[in-house]
Order: sequence, then C-alpha cells, then structure tokens
Amino acid sequence: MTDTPRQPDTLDALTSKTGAGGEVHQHATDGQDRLTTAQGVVIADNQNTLRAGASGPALLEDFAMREKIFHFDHERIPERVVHARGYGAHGTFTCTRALGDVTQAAPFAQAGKETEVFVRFSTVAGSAGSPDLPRDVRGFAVKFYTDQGNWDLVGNNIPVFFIQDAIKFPDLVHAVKPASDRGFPQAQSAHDNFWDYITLTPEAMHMVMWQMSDRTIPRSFTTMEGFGVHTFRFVTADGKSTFVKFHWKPRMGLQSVLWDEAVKSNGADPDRHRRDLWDAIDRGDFPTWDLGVQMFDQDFADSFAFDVLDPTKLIPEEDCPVELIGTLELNRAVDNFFAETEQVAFCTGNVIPGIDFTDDPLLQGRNFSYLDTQLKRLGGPNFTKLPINAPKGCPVSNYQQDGHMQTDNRKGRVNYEPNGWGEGPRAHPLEGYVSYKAPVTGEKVRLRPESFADHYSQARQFYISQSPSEQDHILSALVFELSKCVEPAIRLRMVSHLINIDEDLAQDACDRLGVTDMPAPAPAAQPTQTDLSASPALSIQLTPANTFKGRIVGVLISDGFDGAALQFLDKAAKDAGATLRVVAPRIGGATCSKRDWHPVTDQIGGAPSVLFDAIAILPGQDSLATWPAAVDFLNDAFVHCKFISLGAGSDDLVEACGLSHDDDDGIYTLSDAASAKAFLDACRALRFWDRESLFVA
Ligand code: HDE
Repeated sequence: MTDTPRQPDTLDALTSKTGAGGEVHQHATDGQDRLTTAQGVVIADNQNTLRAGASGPALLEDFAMREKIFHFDHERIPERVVHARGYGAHGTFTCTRALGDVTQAAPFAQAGKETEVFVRFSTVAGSAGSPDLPRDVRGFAVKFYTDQGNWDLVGNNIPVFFIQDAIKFPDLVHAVKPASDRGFPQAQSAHDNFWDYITLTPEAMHMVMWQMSDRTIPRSFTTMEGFGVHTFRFVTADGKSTFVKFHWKPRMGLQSVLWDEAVKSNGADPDRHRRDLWDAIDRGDFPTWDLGVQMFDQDFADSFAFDVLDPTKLIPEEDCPVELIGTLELNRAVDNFFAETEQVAFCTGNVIPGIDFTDDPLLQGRNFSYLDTQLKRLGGPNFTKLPINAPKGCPVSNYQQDGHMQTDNRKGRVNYEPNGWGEGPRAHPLEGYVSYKAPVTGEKVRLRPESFADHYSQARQFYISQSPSEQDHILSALVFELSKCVEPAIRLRMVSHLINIDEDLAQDACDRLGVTDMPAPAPAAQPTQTDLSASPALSIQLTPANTFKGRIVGVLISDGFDGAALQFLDKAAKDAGATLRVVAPRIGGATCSKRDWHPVTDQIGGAPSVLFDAIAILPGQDSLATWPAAVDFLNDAFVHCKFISLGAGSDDLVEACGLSHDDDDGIYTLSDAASAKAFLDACRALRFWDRESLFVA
C-alpha cells in the first residue's frame, strides 16, 4: 500500500532491444552486471530457448534453459506444519536491568548490553498463503544471537496453551487444519472437527476463552503481547535456580480489531500484518516491546493454586509481578524473505548457560519436535549453517561434518575427539552448558499429575477479568464459531463446558444459538474455583496504553476538498506519532479548494476504512453521498467504534449513512488546528466503545 513508486530505469529502457517476435531483450551496458548461469557462464539471450529453427522443437543441449527451469522447479520447500504463515524482522535486545544474581545468561549480564535478535511472527493454522487476520493464535518467536550461542524463545501471543501433553499435539493440529477429505476450511477454527476435538479436551477450556477473545484478532504484530508460555529456569553459574516466565509487552499498547473488521480486512488487504510491520520499519517507526519476567521460587510454586508446570495455566501478574528487564526493538527488515523468514529455524532446545528447562511436559515434547521438523523442512542437518540460523555472537567449532549442502568442513585430518594430535576444539567444564541438577525420581508411567486436573477455574478467571464489551466479544465469537458447526451435539457439548466456566455466559450462548434445553454441565475432574479474583492485566480494554503512536488515520477526500483542514490533520497526526493516508476516487491525485493538486496514497476501491484506526471526511464540491464506497467507508468506521472527524460539507454523507452524530462523543468536527488536535487527542483511547451498545445483538 505504501511503496514509493520508483522511476523506471531509463538506462535499461534505452538499452532494450526488440527481438524478431516482438519480445523485449535488456542487454547489459559497460559496467553493468552480466546475467550468468549458476556456473558463471554469461547468458546471451534470456528470452528464447535454443531450438531447431524459429518454429522448431527445443534442443536438449540448451544448458542455460534447463538449469533455469530446473532451479525454478525446486524453489519450494515444505511449509511449516504449523505457523506456516509468518513474517520476520531483525532487531536489537537491550538489557535494562542486570540479572547477574539470578542468571548467567549473557543478554542479561549488564544494563545497556545489546544482543542481536531475529523475530518471526506467525498465525498457526493457515497455510503460507492464508490471510493475516483469521481468528487464530499468533506465534512470537525470538532468536537471540548471544555471545554464548543462540537462544530461541519460541512463544505465542497467548500465555497458555490448548493441551498439557505433547502427545496430543498432532491431533489438535489435525482437528483445526482443513478436514482430510474435503481440504477445507482454511485458516479457521469455526468448524466441526475443531470444536469436536476441543469439546472432548477439557484441558483446552482456558485457552479457548483466550482464543474466543480479541487476543486472536490483533490489530498488528506490534500491538500484541508475547509469552514464553512454559515456566523456564534462570540458573546462576553456581547452580542456583529461579523459575521464570517470559512476557513481551508492546510499547504501542495492546490493540485488537473487531471480528467484522477482521473479515473485511482479509479481503481488502490479506497482507495487513506483514505490510504494517514492513511499513513501520521502513518509516523508522521501530516497533518496541519491553521484556518482562515473573520470577519465583519453589516456595511460591508450592503455594500457588495451580501447578506451575501446567502450560494451560498462567500466574496472574497480581500474584507475581512482571519485572521489566529489557527492550526489544525491531529495526531492520529482511533483505530476502525466503533466506531469512522462511529458512529461520527456531528450536526450543536452543538454550544458553543461565537458561534451562523445567519438566513442563509440553516443553519436553517441543524440545524433540523442533529439531526434527527442521531436518524435514530444510532438507538436512546443515541448516544451522544458513546465515539466519548461524550464531553471530560467538565462534562455532566442533567435529560435525558432511551431510547435505555442507559448506564449511574443518580443515586437516582431525575430525574426532579425544585425539592425540593436540588439535581441534575441546569441551570446557566451567564455561560449557551445565544442566540444572534437578532431582528426578519416579516410576515409568503414562500418568497425568492430579495437580493438572482443574480445567475451568482459570478459564473463568480470564472471563471475569474482561470488560463487559470484551465479554460480549467472547460470546459473539463463540456464537459465530459454534454456528458454523453443523452437528448440534458439538454445540451442546461446548455449552456444557461453558456452564462450568460461567452460567450466564452459557445461558447467553444458548439464547443466541437457539438452544432451548440447557444441557447438563460437563463432568469436571475438579470443581471450578469461583473465588479467584479478577486480573485486570488479562484485559486489553482495561489496560489502555493511552497512545495513538504508530496508528493510521484514513482521510477521505474528493476534488475541491479543504486543503487547510488536511494540513491541520497532518500536523496533529505527526505530533501524535501517527500517519495520514489520503484516500480519493483517483490514485493520480485530487485538487483542493485552492485548486492546488494534492497527491493521494490510496484509491477508495482498495482502501476501505477497516484498514485505518480512525477516519476523517473532507468532501469537495461533489457530494460523497451518492458514492457507495464512501458510504461504506463512514458506515463501517462508525460501526467499528472508530473516532471520526468530519470536515465541512459532510452532512449529506452522514445522512446517507443514517447516522446521528449530535450525541456521539466519538465524532468530531474538523475546522481548524485546535479541532484537529482535539480529534487526535481523543484517538488515544483507540476506540469509542460507548457506541458499541447500539449494535449489541
Ligand atoms: Fe510449536 N511447533 N509446537 N508451539 N511453534 C512449530 O516448528 C510443536 C507450541 C510455536 O516462526 C514447528 O519450525 C509441538 C507451543 C511457534 O518458525 C513444530 C508442540 C508454543 C512456532 C512445532 C508445540 C508454540 C512453532 C512447526 C506441542 C507457544 C513457529 C515448524 C508440544 C509457546 C516458529 C517449526 C517460527 C512451530 C511443534 C506447541 C509456538 C512442528 C510438538 C505451546 C511460535 O516443530
């Protein structure tokens, strides 16, 4: 949407020749790179296959054509089995609080220390070409290139997970992915298979409440939190361990879209999230997160109401504070999507001294899975040599050799250890990675701990921690998803779980699903604890960031618009750290009231208001009211509770939309610098939620 057009290269245009069939040939001039085969042989003609006569058959000896097509035929590698759709960027982690007393991990050694990182965000269920805004969990995977080696913190934007044991993961993923016979639906959980599996998996109920919340339709990658999910260990050089949970907190604050916006965004701009990240970095507005940690000891773990090794549970911030220890800034886009974002290989097993695992059974299973999947996806064991995966902060030296695509075998004869040649790398007991000496006892059994058996209490706690508006979004999402289930028994099964979470929610779901006989509650392994306090930190709306920084105002203009008003808006937006996008009937520009030509960024057909955080209307001499796209532009912004600024002459459009704006405090009049500023100040609240009560079903 925002690429600046480049002038065509006149040099290339001048050196172009037309071939006998009218095809264009671009020939290198002096000093320009020659086009070559992979063997370095300069190519004379990149447009015509070698053939026997102009109309004759192709000749097998055409090595240039065969090599080109051969390589093309093998461009694809298997997409990730989950998290296939992703987008990455480079950045810097800066420690803000030294943690030398709790961990020997290098990134936290001293305040001010910088560590290079690569981050890949992703959806989970959709294939690589699926849209950016399905209702789905987002991956938030961070590779730290530390000077002790690479550390991968492979997290999600939700602090808990669906299942408690890795052995269940293939079933979960099969259930959410397209059904094996029909091959659909794509990138959706709103179907029988998913809800059939979930309703037979009570441990998923906490995660499902998060999944039905606004967390799974984030405005952008830059407005979502990240979580390590599992409990990990920080470990000191002398072997002292502290439990730790990792949190990424976006400086832009949390923000999600409404479901109707998500649906429409997927059509208007299926690349919305990746474009947003690219654009932010491109304009130097580097997305930033704080890294927070919840640190606790065994005594806290023993006294906490749930098992800290259970990945379907979180520790409320009110019970164990999140302490900020560093910042993550994404400041460099990739040079090549495939080489970096596609080939990056995250492995939960990539840890460094000072970071260790716990016995969380999901984490243990992941440690096997990630290395295994990279072998398949990247085609051999040497994926660690790819530049995006190779450590940058420290040397790599070992006796691993050969294998597909090996590029840097050691020199000399010594490829084993111990050796008597006095050559080659050696282990170092003090500097090397030493696992935390956790005592382990027990019989070999297939048994889930009873301390994992409470499946509803935190689901309820999450629900009661939401604002009324967010609770309504959860209800609407449940109704939407379950209405897509053809099998009534599946809907009833879900209602039976909801009863254990919140009876009013279950009743409302019944009403909106048309269920007349409320089913019996699902059998619960443990009763729901109804006395857990609400945790406002779990809500997006109750933790407002009070900033409009990084957001986008879409301004709809037409010929004859008020140029001064646009300037006022532009200034106010810049002051707020926001960007204006100017939408008009023609991409070539529009003239303002002073007849000056003004560039536009988007043509109305491709820029509905769902793509913007707030909108302004600056009509010209022609009425916008007869223009359906303009009516949708305003109408959608109104329904999506966005702040709206109306320039002079907007009345007929407002009327065409059937809107009354006199008593709507989210609608502003745009006339001068002060009114533009007042509008942008209001936008800091992000949405005018009061309006939502007009539309509740
Ligand atoms: Fe993953 N997961 N996962 N996962 N996961 C993968 O690895 C797996 C889980 C997460 O941007 C795969 O390289 C198992 C939890 C992210 O490249 C695979 C289990 C969390 C990414 C895999 C889980 C995650 C993956 C697929 C249950 C949040 C994308 C491709 C035990 C803490 C990383 C790949 C990227 C990717 C397995 C559960 C996060 C197959 C077996 C819990 C962010 O290895």
